[in-house]
Amino acid sequence: MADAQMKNAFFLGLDSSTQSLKAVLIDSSFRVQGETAVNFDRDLPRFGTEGGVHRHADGLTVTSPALMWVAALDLLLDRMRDGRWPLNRVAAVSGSGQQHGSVWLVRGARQVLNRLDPGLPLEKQLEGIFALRDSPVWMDSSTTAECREREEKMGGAQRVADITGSRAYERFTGNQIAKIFKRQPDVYGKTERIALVSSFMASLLTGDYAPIDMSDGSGMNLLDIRRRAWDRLAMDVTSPNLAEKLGEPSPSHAVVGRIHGRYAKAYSFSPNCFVIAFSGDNPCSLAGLRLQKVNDAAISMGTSDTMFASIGTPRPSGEEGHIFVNPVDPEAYMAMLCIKNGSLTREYVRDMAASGSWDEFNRKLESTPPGNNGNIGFYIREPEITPPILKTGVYRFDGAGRSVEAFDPAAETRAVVEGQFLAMRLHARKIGISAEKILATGGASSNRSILKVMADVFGVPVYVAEQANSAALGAACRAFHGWLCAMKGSFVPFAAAMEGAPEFQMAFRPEPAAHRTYDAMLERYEELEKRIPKK
Ligand code: 5FX
Repeated sequence: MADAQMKNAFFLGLDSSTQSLKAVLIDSSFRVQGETAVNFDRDLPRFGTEGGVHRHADGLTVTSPALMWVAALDLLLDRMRDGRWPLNRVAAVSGSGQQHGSVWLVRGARQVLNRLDPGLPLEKQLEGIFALRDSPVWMDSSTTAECREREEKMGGAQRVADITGSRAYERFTGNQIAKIFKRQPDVYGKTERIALVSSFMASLLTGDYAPIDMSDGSGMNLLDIRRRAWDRLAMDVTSPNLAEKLGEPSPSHAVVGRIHGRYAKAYSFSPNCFVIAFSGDNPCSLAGLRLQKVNDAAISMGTSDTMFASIGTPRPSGEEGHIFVNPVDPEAYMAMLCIKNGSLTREYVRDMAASGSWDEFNRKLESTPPGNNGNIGFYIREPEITPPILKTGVYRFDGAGRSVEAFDPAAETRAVVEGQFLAMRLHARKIGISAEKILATGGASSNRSILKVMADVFGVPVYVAEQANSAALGAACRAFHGWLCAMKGSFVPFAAAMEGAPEFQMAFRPEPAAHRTYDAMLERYEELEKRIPKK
């Protein structure tokens, strides 16, 4: 039955990222049939965000208005309808969300979701459901005190990592929850449900509280990643009655409901359309890039840069990196590093050294030799996650290790790109990622000058996904996978579900001489990194 239905079916993936809400529609041969997006700053200027967020005066707190995500969903659906997307043939929808962000829903919100009206904008109907208007997002780094407290109460950073996959991190939702419980007890008290961005977006579609999936749930410092259940101690050190407010976590491939009648009426979805658990953007990218072999790694270059890979046995580090439950294989895990100074930092150097032009940036980058004549730069424009550096600043060292004020513009462009990949190579090794090939994705993966440096620093071939937006595509693939599992009545391996998906194109093989230069440079980089002020 599934085979006949599959031929005519479409699968929809949404990606609720920091700066935009995107949609990708695929057919059952994984061909992209439609793409559209809502950019928060441009399309919803009334929310006053910059890059999709509000940065608060303390320099550490970063939030987004939860209602903006609601308004964005209607606008996105309108664009799909106006673009005549065959929404009536969508068999399943799934989604991706920026990780760690939390949405706080007030008592009674569930009834409001249940009764969504097709004739009214979502924003009007849902403006009253939030216990907290401004949702903390992954860029927030204001919970250092809560992190230290968690590590102390749970028996140290390594112990927290052994249970939850990561030591306590400022942006991880459990620490954000602890902060709100402490500083805004009234908000905590009136909250019925705490959702992640991913599960919140799924809730808008099902018209009910959708569960947090186990993969995105691993980014909270609350889930026991081996038992795949909330950890009692981690919950107890956070806040009271938390399990009730979070609901039970669900496998990432599970059907969490059918689309609410509102969307059938207003956008002609089939009332049978399944909603598959939404997950985090990095887990969805892993699905979109079909990383299943150990040591197949990916580098996603967006607002943050991340490097990740599927792994079999989790060996969490009490110092850095993350282990999450794998989003497409309930037995496996994924290892990941998150580097906050990603595209905004590259853009800062592009503006400073290349008149704001990528063409000029690339020309300058290519005019300099691998190794940058020994110049190494650290561009910490935002408090950094990997390695943890809370104090912002730009630090430059010449070939003799002397601190210098500036490089010439060409050296500046190479220093930012080399520095980012050297940091990834250094820190990925420490969480057991030893890449044999790399799939590049995200905005900067279309920049070939940057990809060449990536291949040479890591010494492995670099491939690119045709679809730079792997999180939305991954969400669509997960919609297909979840639907297939539901139709077959049992778990179908993701690799089998994805048979026939297009191959990725190789962009670069490493140049051996350049790679040797980076081997030697890595040690110097590690030494210099230790000299950077961290707080
Ligand atoms: C991962 O841990 C992160 O914090 C970021 O990559 C966000 O998921 C970006 F949306």
